[in-house]
Amino acid sequence: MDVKAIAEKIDYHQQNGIEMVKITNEYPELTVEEAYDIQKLTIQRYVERNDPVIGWKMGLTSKAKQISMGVDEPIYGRLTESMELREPVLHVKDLIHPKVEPEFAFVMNKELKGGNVKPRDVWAAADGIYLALEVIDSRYENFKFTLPDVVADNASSTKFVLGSQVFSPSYTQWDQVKVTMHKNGEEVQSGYGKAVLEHPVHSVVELTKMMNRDNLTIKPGMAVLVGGITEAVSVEEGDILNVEYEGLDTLNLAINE
Ligand code: OOG
Ligand code: MG
Repeated sequence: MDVKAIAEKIDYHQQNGIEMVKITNEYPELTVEEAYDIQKLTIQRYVERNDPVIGWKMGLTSKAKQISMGVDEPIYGRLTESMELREPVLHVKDLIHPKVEPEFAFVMNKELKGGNVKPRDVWAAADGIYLALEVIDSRYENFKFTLPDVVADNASSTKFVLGSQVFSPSYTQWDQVKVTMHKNGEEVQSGYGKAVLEHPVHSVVELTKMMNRDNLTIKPGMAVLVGGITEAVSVEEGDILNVEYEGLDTLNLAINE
């Protein structure tokens, strides 16, 4: 198996928004470790195109989501500069079957590393928390994959947007925040921050541990998307999303061509 060639192929499908057959159809023995190598090589290609890594994302952090996707552990992915939307408008022309989910983003001001990180280490290293929307767009047909497939495809990462307001980590109890998503004026999803591993801080703990296995650390300045608070919602051109984080703010996203 040529991991470099697979990375090149995935990069092509990510850049062009063209769906592909799952990697595990051809390589049923693909391991999660090999899949992280493929992810790393794929994102190295982004970096070589002057599109640096600016953060990390956790995915599949709720049991419900693991069950609906048919996997049994969380995953991480890499966020690069070109994935961050500068304004709350998503262009779907070059995407395959995009979905949007509400998240929180922790932004760090100290390095977090090691296999023994505790919640208080995360709080000590976190500068602020942003409300965030993540756009995921699996490159695989019908959004169907196994764990190694989705890891190789950078955890379906596509775009994300942060709210304008930063909140102090101690501003509220993040697990208690209620989030309600409306699409074209109708409620489509709702949930609480605790959907993310009982408390979003645990997602950053888990990410640090998973990264430590690969000799990686979360560097100062990096943003971390902690995982979807509700199920992801499919969007198409013309849709308008309003996502209310009770007591905090509302994020809007317009879906354009
Ligand atoms: C994997 C990415 C999931 C999340 O927050 O759970 C994710 C997928 O479902 O395609 O970003
Ligand atoms: Mg997500």
